Amino acid sequence: MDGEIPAACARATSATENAPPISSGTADRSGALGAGWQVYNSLVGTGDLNGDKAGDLLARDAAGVLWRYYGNGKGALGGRVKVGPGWQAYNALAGVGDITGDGRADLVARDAAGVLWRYNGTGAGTFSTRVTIGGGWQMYKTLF
Ligand SMILES: [Ca+2]
Repeated sequence: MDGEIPAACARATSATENAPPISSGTADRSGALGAGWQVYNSLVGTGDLNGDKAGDLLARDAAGVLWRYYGNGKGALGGRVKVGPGWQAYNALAGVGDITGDGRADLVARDAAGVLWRYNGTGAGTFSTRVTIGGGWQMYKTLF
C-alpha cells in the first residue's frame, strides 16, 4: 500500500561503497570530509545508528536512495552503505536521536501530505517499518 515509500529498511546491504569520496581523516588538512557530496539532496545527522558511540550520517541521493555513513569517532566517515530506495517520497528527513527510549537513534520523515513518520532505529544501521506520528506537519518549512 505504500508504493515506493520505504516501509522498512532492514534489507540494507552489507557491501560498502566508496563513492562519493570520503575522508580518511589524515590526508585532508582543511578539515573537509571530501568532495562529491553534491550528489545528495539531503544530509541528516542521526546520532549513533550502530551503537559504537560515534555519530553517523544519512544521505539521500537524487534517485531517492538513502545511504548510511558511520562516523569513525575521529572526525571522519567510513564508506557508504545502502539503506534502501524510495526516500524521495519525503520532503523532509530529521535525525531525532532516540525518541522511543530504547537507546537507539531514530529517524522521522515528512511526506508531501504533511504526515510525519517515525522509523525506529534497529541499532544496526537500519530502521524498522515506519509508524505514523501524525499529520499537519506541512506547516513547517523544514525539519531539523
Ligand atoms: Ca555510530
